[in-house]
Amino acid sequence: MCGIVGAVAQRDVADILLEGLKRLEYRGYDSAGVAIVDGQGNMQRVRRLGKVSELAEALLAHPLSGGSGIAHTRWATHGVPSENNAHPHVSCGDLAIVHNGIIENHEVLRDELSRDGYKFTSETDTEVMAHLIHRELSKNEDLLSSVLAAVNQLEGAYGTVVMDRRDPSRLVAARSGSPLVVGLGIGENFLASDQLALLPVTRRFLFLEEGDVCEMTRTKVDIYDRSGTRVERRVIESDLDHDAGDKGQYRHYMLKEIHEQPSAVRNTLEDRLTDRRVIIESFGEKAADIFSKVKNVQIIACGTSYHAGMVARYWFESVAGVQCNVEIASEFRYRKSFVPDNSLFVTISQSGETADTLAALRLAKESGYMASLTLCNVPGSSLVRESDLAFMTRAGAEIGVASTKAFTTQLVSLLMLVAAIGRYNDLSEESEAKLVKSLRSLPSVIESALCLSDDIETMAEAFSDKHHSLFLGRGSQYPIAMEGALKLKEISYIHAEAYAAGELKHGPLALIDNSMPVVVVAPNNELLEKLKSNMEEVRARGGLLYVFADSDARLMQGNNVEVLTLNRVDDLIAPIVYTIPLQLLSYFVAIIKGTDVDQPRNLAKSVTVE
Ligand code: F1P
Repeated sequence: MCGIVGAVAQRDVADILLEGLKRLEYRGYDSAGVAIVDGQGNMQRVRRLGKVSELAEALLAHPLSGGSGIAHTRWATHGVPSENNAHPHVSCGDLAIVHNGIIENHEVLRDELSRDGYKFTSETDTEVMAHLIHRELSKNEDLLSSVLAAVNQLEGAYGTVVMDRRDPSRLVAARSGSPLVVGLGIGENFLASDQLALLPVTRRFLFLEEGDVCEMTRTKVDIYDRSGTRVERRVIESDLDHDAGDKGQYRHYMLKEIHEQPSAVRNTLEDRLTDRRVIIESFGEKAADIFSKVKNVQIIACGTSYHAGMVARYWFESVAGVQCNVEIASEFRYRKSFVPDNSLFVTISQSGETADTLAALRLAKESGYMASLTLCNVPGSSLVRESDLAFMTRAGAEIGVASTKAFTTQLVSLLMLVAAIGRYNDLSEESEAKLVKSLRSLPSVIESALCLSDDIETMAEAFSDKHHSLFLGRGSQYPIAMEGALKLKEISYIHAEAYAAGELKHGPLALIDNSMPVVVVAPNNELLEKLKSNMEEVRARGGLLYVFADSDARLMQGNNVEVLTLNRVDDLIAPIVYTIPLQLLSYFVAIIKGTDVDQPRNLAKSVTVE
C-alpha cells in the first residue's frame, strides 16, 4: 500500500527520495508526490496521478534542490486517486506531511478544524492531520511536541512524517499501526515505510515501535514512546541484497521470483535440518519447550498466506496428529472464538505488517493461547517483533504483488513446523527422516517443474479470450487450486473460482460449457480415482480440461482434455510442487492479456489498513 520516504542531508535529496519511491512501487499505489524545502526556506511540492515515472519526468523538467524532503506513493482510501488527494499535504504553506494508514475520526476533526478557519483542498484524512499538527504548532511552537499532541487526538492507524519549512533541519515521524523505519547515514539520516526504499543509501536501520515518535536531524535521531519518554531502539544491520529490487534478465519481477524458488527454498532449509530431523531451535530458543506441549494449532493469515495455512491443516492432522484450525484474519479478529487447551497461535505473512493479521495476534495474546509463532519473510516486521516465536521464511525480497516464492517458502516452513510439533505427537522418527528427505529434494524437483514453462506458455493461449475459469483439487491440493485461482484473478483479471472437486455436483457443474476452462491439479494419490470421476463430469458437459498430473496418474490427452505431466513426487511435498505450474499459467495468461503483472490494479503488496 502507500509508501513513505524522507531524508535530511547536506546534499540535494530529490534523487534519493525518487529512488526510494521507485523501490516502493511494488507495494501498489495510484499517485505519487514529493515536497522539498530549498535553501531559502521555500516549500516546493510536486504531485502526479499515476506512476512514479511521471513524477520523475516532472522533476526532470523542473528539478528541486534542497536537503530536506518527504515523498509518498498513495493507495487511495479516503478520496479518489487524483493529484489533489496525492501526498504530501501542506498546511498553510508551512507544514508538509505524508501518511500511511487510516484516521477513523477524521470527519469530526475536519469539522472542528474548518470551524477554526482551516481550508481543505483534498478529501483525505491526511490533510486533517496536517492542519491538526499546524494548529498545535501555533500554540507551542515545537514540532515534536505538536506532533505528540496531535497524534494523541487521532483514532486509527498512521505512519507519518512531518516537515516544517521554517526549520527544515528536522523531520518528525510517528508510528501507530503502520510501519516506519529510520535509516542511519553518515551526516545524513532517512525515514521510510520499508527498508527496501533506503538500501542504496544505508544498511543500518532502527525500527520504530508502536506509539513511537521520532525527531530526526542530519546527525541525531531521538525516539520517544507514546508517553513522551525517551527510548532506545536497537540498530539492525540489514542483510537484504542491495539489488533485491532489480529484475535482472527477467521481463517481470514475478517471473524472476517464480524462477528463484529453488534457491529460495534452499535458503529456507539451510542450517535447519540434520540428516533425519528438523532442528527445533530454528523456531527459537523456547520452541522445544512450547512445542512439546502443543495439542492444537490455530493458524491465522490473509490471501495467499491463508492458502498456505489451509495446506498445513491437512499436514498437521494427517502427519503430526495435532488438531488444526485455519481462519482468515479479518473474520477471526471480529468474532468470539473458543481457545482449546495447549493451543499454539500461528500467523503467516510475507510482509509481517498485514493489519488484520496483526490485530488478530494482539487479540490472541489476550485470549489464553499458550504461545504465538509467526512465519514471516521480513525480519524486524511487526508480527516478528510481537510474536513469542518467529521463523523467517527467507524467500528474499518479493517485489511482485502476487506472491510466489513467499508462498512456497511458507509451505516449506509449515512442513518443518509440522515435523517439529509432530515429533511430540504422532510423527515417528522414521517418518520424520522421510519427510526431511522429501524437503531436501524440493529445490531440484521445483527446478524440473519450471521446465514445463514453454508448454504452459502455449496452454495459456486458450485462456486469453475467456472471462471465467474453474480450478479443481482434492485434499491438500484443494488449497493449491484456490491459490491457482487467486493468482489468475490477481494478475490477469479473469474471474477464477476454486472448488474442492467433490463439490462440483453441488452447484458449479451448472456453469460448465465450452467457454469455461477447468484447471485440475491431479497428482497420483489416494483421491485420484475420485478426481477422475469429477473430470468425467466436466468432460461429459463439454467443459475444457487443463490437467496437471504425474506420469503415474495415467491420464490421457484427448478431446477437450490437455494434460501436462510433472515428475512423480512424494505426496507430502506435492502441494508445493504443483503450485509452480499454476503460477506460470497465470503469468503467461497475464502476459497475453497485457496486464500490469507486477503491480495489478487495485492491489497492494503490504496491506497495512484493514
Ligand atoms: C497477505 C496478502 C498476500 C498477497 C498480496 C496482499 O499479505 O494477501 O498474500 O500476495 O501481496 O497481501 P501477507 O500477510 O502475507 O503479507
